[in-house]
Amino acid sequence: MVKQLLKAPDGPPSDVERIKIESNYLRGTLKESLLEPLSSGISDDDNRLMKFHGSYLQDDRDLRNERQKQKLEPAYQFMLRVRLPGGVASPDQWLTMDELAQRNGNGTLKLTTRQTFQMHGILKWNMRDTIQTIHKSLMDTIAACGDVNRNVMCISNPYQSEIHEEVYEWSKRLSNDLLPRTRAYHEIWLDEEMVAGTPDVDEVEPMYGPLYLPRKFKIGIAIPPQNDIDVFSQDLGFIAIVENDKLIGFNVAIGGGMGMTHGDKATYPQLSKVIGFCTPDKLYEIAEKTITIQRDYGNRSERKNARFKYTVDRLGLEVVKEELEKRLGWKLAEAKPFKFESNGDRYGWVNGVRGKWHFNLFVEGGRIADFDDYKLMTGLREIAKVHDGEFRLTANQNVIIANVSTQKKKQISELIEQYGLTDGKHYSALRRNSMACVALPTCGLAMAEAERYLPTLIDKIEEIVDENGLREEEITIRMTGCPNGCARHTLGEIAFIGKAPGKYNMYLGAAFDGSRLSKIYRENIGEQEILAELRVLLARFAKEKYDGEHFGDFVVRVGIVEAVTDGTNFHD
Ligand code: SRM
Ligand code: SF4
Repeated sequence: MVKQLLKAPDGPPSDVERIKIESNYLRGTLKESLLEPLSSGISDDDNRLMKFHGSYLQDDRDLRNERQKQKLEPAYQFMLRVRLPGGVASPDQWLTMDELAQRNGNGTLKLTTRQTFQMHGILKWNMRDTIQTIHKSLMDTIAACGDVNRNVMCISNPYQSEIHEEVYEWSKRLSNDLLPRTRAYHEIWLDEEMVAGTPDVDEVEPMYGPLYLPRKFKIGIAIPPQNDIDVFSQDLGFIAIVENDKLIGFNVAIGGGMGMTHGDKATYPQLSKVIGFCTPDKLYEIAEKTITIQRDYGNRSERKNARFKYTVDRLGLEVVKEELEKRLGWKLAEAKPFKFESNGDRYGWVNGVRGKWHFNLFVEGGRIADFDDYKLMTGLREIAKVHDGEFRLTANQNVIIANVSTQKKKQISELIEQYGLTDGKHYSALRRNSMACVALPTCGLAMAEAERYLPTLIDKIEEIVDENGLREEEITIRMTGCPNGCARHTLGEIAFIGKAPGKYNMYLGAAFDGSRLSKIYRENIGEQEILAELRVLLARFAKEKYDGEHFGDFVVRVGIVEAVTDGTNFHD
């Protein structure tokens, strides 16, 4: 019965499946393409494979039209994403990324919504040097993109308890053990000799097989009450259960994801559902078996419907759970109670365990750069030179200068002050709870601005916030340049999704703790309409909200938007 139900949808495999199978385990002709001197780009097929190595070919979209007019090849450049489980980087690793951004990138770093570094603007000729330098610094870019398990996220607030360290170790182990086994990366980028002959399939990729997954796969671990990683947006989420200060295990949640396509109801954001509980020693087994279910039954024909969330919704939660238990050979225990409170960060200095201090810095849009009046990149570089703890990249695109000893705190505080590095406390709580994806000029899929525009939009929203006495009111606001949802758009209590240059769909009503999606409120509106809408909504919120009520809950309670109870009714 289960077998029958679990049949993958019919239809010819997508072209990406052909590229994967012909690639000899992600090698393709990448090595040759990189050496090809006539173009600064690479072929489409190789670009597909490049993603598995953590990189995308892009072009500078600010220059696209001009170059087209001049009949020049697009201004090709590469984006490179590091695999950094749980977002933890040593000071040396920070300095490596900083130095590479100056040497081979566009002089900035992007802290991503999945707790890692991205560099933009790398020329083809500099890719090997960049990856080799990252490798020497004990990081890599393997599987940072592509149809595989991605960077494993982990709650980034080390002050909570020693359990954080235990949970972080799990995220590292999952990330490492779920990596593809092919040596393609080492051969192409690190000069390892090619394996001779045709290796046995099972030997090369015992879990993924030669086709890898139908689509990307994402895992994250949260510790209630903090849901900074938006655990329900993950394909597979683990919710740590702590009793008497001991980690007793994890609730397991499956089938989340944010991506959709405007106007296509067969695509939708979805939140994962909790299917049971397991002890910590079972974590890897669960991840592995869940991935193999998606490997075997995910849609390989239509990439828009290939994520695990669609597999789960198509087959039914119970069927997938049954199949998982069959593959495990044992049953999940009943899920344990848990309660999340927020999905944001806690800014400023916080005292953690063993007398260590942590400073959560606010990084608007996750962009580390030296701005005219704010030398953020230099300030962090100077801190990295003296810091002996670590940097923790948060899922909200911020960074925590973590594990600072009491002796070092004075020195680091002075540097924070010298460079004016901000914990965001002089901004509105709305800005502190904002996120924007990269979008223009590098993202090839962007329909509108996000990272470059949200700060100025917030300048104007802050005026409305102030008029209504809401400066310290925590409201999550997120913007993406397209519906793919890289800033986990529909989990923002206020969300803007790019439709066209200067035009956005506006969504409202997500839960502050990341447990409910937002709903469409207005379509295709520009700045004036956005501000006019918010003027009315925020004034009403200030007057009518209950004590402690969050904006997302308010707009649902008073009927401004309907609550989204499941991703499958997101578009209703
Ligand atoms: Fe994303 C594609 C940037 C987190 C959903 N994402 C892209 C690409 C690679 C564009 C492309 O395919 O050509 C973007 C590169 C832009 C650039 O110039 O750098 C891009 N995604 C990002 C980052 C850098 C946004 C950021 O500002 O931080 C995030 C990097 C995460 C990382 O470190 O691994 C990023 N992307 C996400 C998230 C959030 C998350 O994972 O928590 C999502 C929503 C969750 C999910 O996956 O469902 C997300 N990105 C997508 C999608 C839609 C996938 C889908 O299911 O439909 C695409 C498009 C695709 O895969 O076809 C995409
Ligand atoms: Fe690009 Fe869209 Fe992702 Fe933004 S949400 S980075 S525009 S793919």
